[in-house]
Amino acid sequence: MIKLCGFAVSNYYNKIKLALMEKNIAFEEELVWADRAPELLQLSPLGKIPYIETEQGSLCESQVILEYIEAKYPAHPLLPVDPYAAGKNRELITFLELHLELVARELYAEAFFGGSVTDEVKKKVEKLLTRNINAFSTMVKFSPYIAGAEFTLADCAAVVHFPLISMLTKIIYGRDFLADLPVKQYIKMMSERPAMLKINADRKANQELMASRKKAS
Ligand SMILES: N[C@@H](CCC(=O)N[C@@H](CS)C(=O)NCC(=O)O)C(=O)O
Repeated sequence: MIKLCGFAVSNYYNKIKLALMEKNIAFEEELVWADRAPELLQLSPLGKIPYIETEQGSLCESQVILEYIEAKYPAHPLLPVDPYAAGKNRELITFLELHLELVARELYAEAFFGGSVTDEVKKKVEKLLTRNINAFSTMVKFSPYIAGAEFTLADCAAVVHFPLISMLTKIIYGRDFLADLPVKQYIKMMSERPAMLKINADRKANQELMASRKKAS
């Protein structure tokens, strides 16, 4: 059985958890903090979570993991059969993660972890995020799912990354950079899915655990 390792506050962890739940795949979870412990580095060489453990060994990088899951468990497919449509789906995920989430991540320290980021970095991120979100806006469908009429892997990514980008831009710049897209309605619709109800409840519990660990350290 697949073991999903990491912590439930992580957007990348929840991206995989959502795909597993939507595909009705049995899996177990193991709480692993990204503490760069030697045991962790053996399973995930950069010490990042999530990673999974399979009967053949470990696998890291959330998109690689999703592709593995799709190939290994073809029932309840979350990618279109048509190769071009599947390519467009992967294009959305890459755009979202490489050009939106990873750019926004430069500000996580100040927005979420009590650190600070220079004004120079904030200016650079603002410029890049504005350009990238404008481009992304021309690619998304919201009809009602991110890539069209079906729930797909692109939704597993969008529903976990959008709230962080909205929250972060509100905290750092005083306005939600995703406000021109129907993200609020989309998140509301998605959060009613049984899998998302569980993921959000687990995320909240994990957030409390994280806060109590921080207090104790
Ligand atoms: N590209 C990676 C990103 C994963 C990632 O950034 N994970 C964060 C938690 S959300 C992490 O492990 N951070 C700790 C670190 O970078 O040391 C993926 O898709 O899995």
